[in-house]
Amino acid sequence: MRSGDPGERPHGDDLTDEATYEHVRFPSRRGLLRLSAGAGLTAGLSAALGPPPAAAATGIVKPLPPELFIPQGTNAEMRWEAMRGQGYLTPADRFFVRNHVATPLVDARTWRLRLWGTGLRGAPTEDRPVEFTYEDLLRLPAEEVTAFIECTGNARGFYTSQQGQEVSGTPWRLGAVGVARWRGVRLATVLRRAGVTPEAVDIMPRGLDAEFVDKGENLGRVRRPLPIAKAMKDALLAYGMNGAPLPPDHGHPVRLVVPSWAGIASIKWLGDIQVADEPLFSPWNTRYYRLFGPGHPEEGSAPLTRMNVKSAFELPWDASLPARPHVLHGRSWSGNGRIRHTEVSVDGGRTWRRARLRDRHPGPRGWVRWELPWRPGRPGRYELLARATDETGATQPATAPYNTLGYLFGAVVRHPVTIT
Ligand SMILES: Nc1nc2c(c(=O)[nH]1)N[C@H]1C(S)=C(S)[C@@H](COP(=O)(O)O)O[C@H]1N2
Ligand SMILES: [Mo]
Repeated sequence: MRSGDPGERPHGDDLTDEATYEHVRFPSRRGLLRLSAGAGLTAGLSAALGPPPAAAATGIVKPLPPELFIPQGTNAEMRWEAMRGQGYLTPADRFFVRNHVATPLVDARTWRLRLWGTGLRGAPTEDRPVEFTYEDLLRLPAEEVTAFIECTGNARGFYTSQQGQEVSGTPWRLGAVGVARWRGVRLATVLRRAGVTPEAVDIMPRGLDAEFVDKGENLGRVRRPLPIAKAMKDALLAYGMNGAPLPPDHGHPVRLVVPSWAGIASIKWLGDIQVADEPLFSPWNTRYYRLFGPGHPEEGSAPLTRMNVKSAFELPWDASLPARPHVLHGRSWSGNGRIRHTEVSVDGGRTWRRARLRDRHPGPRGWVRWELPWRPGRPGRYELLARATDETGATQPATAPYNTLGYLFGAVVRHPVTIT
């Protein structure tokens, strides 16, 4: 923990040297190379070359090849066929991106995590916070968590295409989800070192990306309160993703990973965390990320927390398949924990068969891969359905309860396929 001026930093410019590599402890040399690209060179290169062409249009830095992504404004949705033949994890090159504004390039050498507020001993103020450098975090005990991050609006497009309902927001199909192995420091460790008190109630992590302007109204930087209990339980300050440093689009140098909860909780490009002895509010837990509409109070439901049960086929949307035997592949996941089983229907929901789960011991925060042989009948149009049930008994209904912002579409998706 250090709070002096940047000139005093003993490790200020050496993030690319071998001592730092020791700190980072990524298993491969490639990790070292990518660390230098991520932490040291990106800022300099981008200053010299300007953002890559893709960034100019979308605000996203990584390439978005059309075979991997569907563009969605400032966001990029993963095509589910891009998971076919992949291992358990979603590689970073195809992990969906949800940006309220644009990916900022943050220099890890000058970056600080700032903690402040009435829930810390001595109540440090925003202008005199407790500070951690990137290296401070690398020196603390590291942990790895395999967890999905899923946008609360994932599958929102099906409210309209499957249920005929108008909702506002990005019309994602099922590709606003990915599973990665996140490496970092437990948020609890850092909160304790910062002097969290027993009176702390809520924290408010805030990103370093630009202020978000919604229809002409400036809502400030992306920030979303998190109850202290969840913060202390399993939230991670992540600096690694799938064995490499966190890439720019996913929050470099450090993001929060809040397993099983709505993606908005996992604040990217983390800059500061307010810790308060009273409940905190921001537009991201009042006007967004609650359920609004029939059956909900005027101010909306309680803020959304856990994600619901979903399933997806690793097939192109509207796939064309030859008339021969196939093995259908897919994945199911739930914010409530492990998937118990997934059933598949190839006849529009009349009959169901249980898929074979391919992961014997999937963690409670990830997904499970499954497969099922299918001998399609005559050429024509088919609808494939997958329905998972999790360890709490929660399953996927035929229709999702309507809400105006189109969150938590957990109904069974009818996946169109043409047999030729
Ligand atoms: N600072 C910041 N953090 C953010 C966001 C953002 O726009 N800015 N988007 C959130 C939302 S809505 C989601 S779903 C996840 C997406 O994470 P990913 O882009 O790494 O897939 O990041 C969350 N964290
Ligand atoms: Mo999201």
